[in-house]
Amino acid sequence: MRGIYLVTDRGLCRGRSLLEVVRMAVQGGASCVQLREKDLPTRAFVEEALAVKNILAPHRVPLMINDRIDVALACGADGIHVGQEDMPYETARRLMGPKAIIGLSVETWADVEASRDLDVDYLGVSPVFATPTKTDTKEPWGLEGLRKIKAFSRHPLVAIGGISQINAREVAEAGADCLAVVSAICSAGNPADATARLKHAFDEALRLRDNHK
Ligand code: TZP
Ligand code: MG
Repeated sequence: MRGIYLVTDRGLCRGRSLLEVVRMAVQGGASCVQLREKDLPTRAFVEEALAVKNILAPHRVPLMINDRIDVALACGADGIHVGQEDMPYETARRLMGPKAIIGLSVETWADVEASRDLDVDYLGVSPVFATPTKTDTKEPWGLEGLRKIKAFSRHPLVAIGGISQINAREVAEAGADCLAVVSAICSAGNPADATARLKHAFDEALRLRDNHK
C-alpha cells in the first residue's frame, strides 16, 4: 500500500457524481479507492461498487469496501477495510480469502499492540488530525503518534484524518506509507489536480525518507 488512497464520501462531492470524482482521482494518480457508504441501501451500494470497479480495473487500482463484507464479496472487490467495531479481523480474512487486502483501523495504543501479529495488509492510523469529515473519532494521533506507531509496527501505515496538500509532506515524513484522503479530493475544485498535487508532495517526502534510511 503506497501513495494516495481515496476514501469516498458522496455527500462531499459538491454536486458531482461519485463516479466522476473517482475517475478524476484515478486520472490524478490515486493508487487505491475505498468506497465508504454509511446510508446507501445494499442494492445501490453493490451497483455503485460494480461501476467503480469497472473504472478502476483497467488501471489496476484496487477497490476496497469499507466494513461491508457482503458488498465486497458481491462485487468482487480487492479488499475490505474494517474498524475496531466492525467484523473481527479473523472472520474478515476467512470470508474474504487469503488474497484479499485487509486494512484495520487503529485508534488507541492497545489497538496497535493487538494488531502487531495479525496478518492484516495495512493499519489505518485513525485519525492523524481531527477532521470535520468524521467527528466520532478517538484522540488524534498527531505526527508524534504516527512516528511511534511506525517505530513499533511491521505493517504498512495508511494515515487518515485531516490530510491535505498543506500537511501531506510532514505526514509522509512521520512514517505514513500511504495517505488516505476524503475531503481534500472529494471536495476539491478539481479532484484530478488535487490528487496529483498530493501525490507529488507524498512522492517527494518518501524519496527523502527512503534516502535517509
Ligand atoms: N476515518 C478516520 S478520519 C476519517 C475516516 C473515514 C475521515 C477523513 O476525512 P478527511 O476529509 O480526509 O479529513
Ligand atoms: Mg467502520
